[in-house]
Parts: sequence; structure tokens; C-alpha cells
Amino acid sequence: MQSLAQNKEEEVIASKVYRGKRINEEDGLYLFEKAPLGFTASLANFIREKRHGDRTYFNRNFHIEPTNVCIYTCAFCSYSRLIKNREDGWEYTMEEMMDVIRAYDDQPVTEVHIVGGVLPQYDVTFYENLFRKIKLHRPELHIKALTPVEYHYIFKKEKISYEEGMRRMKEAGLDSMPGGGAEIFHPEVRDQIAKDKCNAEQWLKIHEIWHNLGGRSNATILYGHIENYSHRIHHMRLLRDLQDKTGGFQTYIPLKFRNKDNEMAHLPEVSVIEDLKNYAVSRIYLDNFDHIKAYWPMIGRTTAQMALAYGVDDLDGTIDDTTKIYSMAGSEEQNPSLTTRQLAEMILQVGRQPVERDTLYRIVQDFSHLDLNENWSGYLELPVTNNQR
Ligand code: V47
Ligand code: SF4
Repeated sequence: MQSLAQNKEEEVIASKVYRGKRINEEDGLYLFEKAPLGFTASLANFIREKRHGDRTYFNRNFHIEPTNVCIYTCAFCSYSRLIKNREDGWEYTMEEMMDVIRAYDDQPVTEVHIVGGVLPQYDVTFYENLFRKIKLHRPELHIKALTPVEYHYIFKKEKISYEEGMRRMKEAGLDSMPGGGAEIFHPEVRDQIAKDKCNAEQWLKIHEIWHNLGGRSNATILYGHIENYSHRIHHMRLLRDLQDKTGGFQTYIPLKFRNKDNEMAHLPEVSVIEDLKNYAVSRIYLDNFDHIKAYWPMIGRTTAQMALAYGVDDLDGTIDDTTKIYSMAGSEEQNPSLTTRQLAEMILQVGRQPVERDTLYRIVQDFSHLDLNENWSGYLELPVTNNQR
């Protein structure tokens, strides 16, 4: 493999990557601080293509956000602000959430993603009942719900251990855990931006317990605010270490900090170049993660397409947004939702192969044979989203 390395450090890193060896923290820092973007991108793309070829995954999913107010006070989040002024907010009842589920009865979605603010009325029993009701109504719908932020809070309130709590969630129908709440693990940063919710050890412990119960989960990082590159590497090191132990993480999702209407609004947002570099370094450093996901509503469709050349192999899903956490924070897409056709087109336009997956990355349908000029069938126009109803 012809390497773009221009000096000794780059030769060492390239040689590790081409031999399938792990890079260390210094290598990671070098890639962040000094390496030319083209060099880093070529290594990330090498790994991406070795693992997945041109395959680019997406799923048909929709989000439910139980509430947009929260008892916590994360400085980067527009939600904590709203608790003082609840008329701007919503707090769904169980039946209202079931109405959203029922609205997709005729749609070929495979996953519901449930995450929102933390409120006392949503306790262990509430979520057990919600998961049971969803499974009773639509057993095959994958429930990807809540993060250690909610779990830590509700289990503590219920006075039960993480083990018992996660077992109860599993029995009630929880299928997997999304990656939120990770932010930046390092206390130098976490104490400033998310000081009152679960800490890094608690976040990691709950994932570990879930993995040991046979569950799968994702991991995120919130980057591009007050953290430095060492904090990002430290964050990934903790994830890589846990993944060595359990193998339960599926995908890593870098989330770009957006600065609208939150306590950190004075900070500028990082550039698209920084986004692409972050995806590429993540792909190289996290050698034991199968997938790197670009969450397209946050960075916009065009950057998401570009990210497919920087180590990313997954674009999340059709999403259909009842979710406001990102649009309120100033994300690119104000009403994020795409049909299968639109997602597949985005992937084909940059020469990759669109593959619909389920939450556990089992292939549902391969769309790579499709010709952009063909008259596509109605099936591809689904899901017809709430936004379009
Ligand atoms: O943890 C909040 C982030 C996360 C802002 O697992 C913000 O498939 C940027 O984790 N700027 C929740 N980000 C979302 C999440 C997620 C999203 C998509 C897919 C998956 C998955 C998980 O949203 C929070 C926080 O890091 N967030 N405010 C903001 N101003
Ligand atoms: Fe609450 Fe999550 Fe927002 Fe923090 S990031 S204030 S825990 S909704």
C-alpha cells in the first residue's frame, strides 16, 4: 500500500494502520495536531474499506423525545434552560408516546429511538410499562432507548443496583442503548459542562453491565467546545478499553457542538475540516469499533456525504423528527427526516453502496444495484414521515 507519509512519525503510524496494529495516544495526538488531513483521511478510508468496502449503512427509524425539559443543567444543552419556563416545553404522557408509535403502524420502520430530558415522573415503572406496551403493540420494533444519564437517575431513585435495573429494562423489552450522555469523560471538562449528571465511571459501568447481559449499545462524544485534543483521545481510550473487555459497542458517533440558545453560545463552532478530521482520527484510533456514524441532522447532508471518505460507514437513519434537541441547539437540519430514496441517493452520489440495516447491523436490504436515473418504486419513498403528514 502506497503511503502518503512525509516523515518518520507518519511512516510509523501508516505502517501500524496497514499492518492492522493499534495506534497509541501519541499517534492519535499527532494525527489531530500535526498530520496533513489528506494523510489522515487516506488511513481512515483504508480501514473503512478494509472493513466494509463501499457499503454504507442506514436504517429506517424514528425518534420519540418524551420531554424537552430537564432537571439537569448541562451547559451545552438548550433543554435545561427550559425547565424554568415550562410553557415552551412538552412532557408526553404514556398514551401520547403510544400515539407516536401507532402513527408508524403502516410504515416499514425497524427502530424507535427514545431519548429526552430527565424528569422525576419518568421512573423505572413508567419506562417498564412503556417498553411493554410498545412490544405488545409491535413486537418486532427494536427499542433503542435511554442512556446512563436516565438509568443512573431512575435506578438511584428506585434504590436498586445498576444490575437489577438493567435486568428489569431488558425484561420489559429494551433492545439496545443509544450512545448519548457521554459528552467528554475527562473531569477537567465534564465538571464544567455536565457536572450534575452521571460521571464517566457511571456511564461506562452501565454500558458494561448492559453488555454483560448480552446487550449492544453505541457511544458518542460531544466535541468542538472547550475540550482539547488530549481530552478527545482520553475519551476514546476509555471506550477502547471497555470495548476490549466486552465487545458490546457497535458504533461511535461524534456529535459536533452546536452553539444556539445554550450557556455556551459564546463559543464558536468548529469548521467542517475539524469535523472531517475528527471522524478520520476516530476511525483510526478506535480499532475495535465496527462502525463510525455521521449523524446527518447535526452536521447536514453535504458534510455527512463527505464524511464517507473520512472513515464513516453509517449515516444513522430516516429519523423523522419529533426531536428538538439538535434543532434547538442550531443543527443544520431544522426538521430532519429523509425517505429511504433520499438517503440511498446521498450515498450513491458519492460512489458508495447504500445498505439498509437493522439496529444490530443485520442487512435488511441492499440498495447498491439501484440506478439514480431509474424510476424508483413507491417502497423507497417510505417512511412517509410525521413531518410530511
Ligand atoms: O448526549 C445536546 C447531544 C446527545 C447539544 O446512539 C448536543 O444512535 C451538539 O446521543 N450540540 C444525545 N450536541 C443524542 C445522542 C444520539 C444521537 C443520534 C444517534 C444516537 C445513537 C445517539 O445530544 C447528548 C449530547 O451530547 N447534544 N446538546 C448541542 N448543543
Ligand atoms: Fe438534560 Fe441531556 Fe440536556 Fe443534559 S444534555 S440538560 S441531561 S437533556
